[in-house]
Amino acid sequence: MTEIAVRFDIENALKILGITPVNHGTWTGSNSFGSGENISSISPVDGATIATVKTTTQNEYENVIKTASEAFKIWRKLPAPQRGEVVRQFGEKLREMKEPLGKLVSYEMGKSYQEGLGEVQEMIDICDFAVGLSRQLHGLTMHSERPGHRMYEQYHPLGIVGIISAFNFPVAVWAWNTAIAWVCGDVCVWKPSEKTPLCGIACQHIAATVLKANDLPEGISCLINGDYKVGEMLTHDKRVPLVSATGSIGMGKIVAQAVAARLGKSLLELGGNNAIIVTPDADIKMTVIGAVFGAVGTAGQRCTSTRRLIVHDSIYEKVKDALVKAYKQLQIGNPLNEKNHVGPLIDQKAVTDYQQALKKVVEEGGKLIVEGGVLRGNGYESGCYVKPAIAEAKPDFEIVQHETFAPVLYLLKYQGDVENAIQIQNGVVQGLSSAIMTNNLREAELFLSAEGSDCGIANVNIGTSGAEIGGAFGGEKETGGGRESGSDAWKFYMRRQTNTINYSTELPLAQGIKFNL
Ligand code: UN1
Repeated sequence: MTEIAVRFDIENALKILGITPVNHGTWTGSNSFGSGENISSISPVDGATIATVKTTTQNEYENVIKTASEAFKIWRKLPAPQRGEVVRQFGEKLREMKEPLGKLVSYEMGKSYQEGLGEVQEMIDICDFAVGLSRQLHGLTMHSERPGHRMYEQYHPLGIVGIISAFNFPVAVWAWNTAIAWVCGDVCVWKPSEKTPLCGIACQHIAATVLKANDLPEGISCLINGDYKVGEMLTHDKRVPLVSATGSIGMGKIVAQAVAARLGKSLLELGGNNAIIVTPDADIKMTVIGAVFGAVGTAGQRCTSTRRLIVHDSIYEKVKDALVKAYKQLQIGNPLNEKNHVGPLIDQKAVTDYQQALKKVVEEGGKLIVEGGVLRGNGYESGCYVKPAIAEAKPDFEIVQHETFAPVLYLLKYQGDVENAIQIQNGVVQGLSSAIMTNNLREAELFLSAEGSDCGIANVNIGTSGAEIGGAFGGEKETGGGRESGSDAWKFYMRRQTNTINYSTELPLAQGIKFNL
């Protein structure tokens, strides 16, 4: 595809999604209003300003919450399978819109078109999951200790779920939360990243169309725009019982404290420092594919990106050579052009963070074996394109403790048994994703055991990224402990009520207490 064809293609996609270069604002349903400051959506692909978006003011926010609260009263009355039907239709619309939405994700965020499509596919998958779930919001039935009594539990919706999402998965993470929250009977108010507001508006359009076609209130899906100040409106608001937030550990600590101060619930999905352990029994070819995709996919901007490779010293040189060779094949450039593997970083700040990480690792005694560097010139005018880098490092380097949202892979060596590698892998504050490459059953099972990985996700012979929606997604320690998406993550979006019914003519008390009048 030529660059002109790519440009034409994205213009077409924007048109289909209803994105024009004019001001967009705060949304309830299909109505946009906004009088806050302007934020520009700038594509890291070519540096173009795609459109301008108005931030949400406090007054507008009040309006949004009022609309959402009213909508909740109607939405919660609908039987869950009927809510599932609406989610099914939403999934269908996403299937229709997969290409233009995938393109917008790629153009506004900078990930490859393939990955943009993959992200929309995750939205479709979670809708399918949620539709089935809408008939399975089960509670338990317990035997009462009292005669003539029945005891059971019900799950009820919470109300308004506030969603704060990050730029790196500008549509899928919202869908993980929303599709589940909707079948649970909740309504959603979403603050997308201020770096990718148009993805938010495109999704809002799609949701609003489906709600309208079903004659449902618009406040079931609301969109607010802006930076952390708008996020704070949600975190401090007692009318929002659950805030689900994805982003940095620093952001998560602020959100957690604000929500806890009003005894609300927060679901946190924060930073990772994900490692792959490579043992002497690893398949080297699979290891290289897993590690390279994990480290450079989405230009290293997934929270599940591979940051550390912990390799046994007996195969260290072999793995190192294979990696260096593989990195030479990588094509960096416009992510809408399918021949490229690596697109740009999100903005200049990310480029600076990348440069500083490379500088720091060398200062601490590390060695760059794949140099990296910022690309300039033809096709790289946005200044956001960087070369993926590999640094030989030590596990306790200060820089290795941090998540740098860029394609920087630290190569670490371990000696002796796999326990030593597990210790290195667990020796960071983050606990999101982890992996081991081995054909040795003992090593694999030990890694998955209670003495093994301390992460929310632990994979064998798979890299650290690319988690499926069917599992609960999230991590431990400073990753925040939240679980989204599949398995029984839905329970966090509902309140549990224990019901006991007395159908006898006596009133026996529990615990055998007698209270004679
Ligand atoms: C994220 O980076 O915020 O595991 C989510 C993956 C994706 C989700 C990543 N399915 O790569």
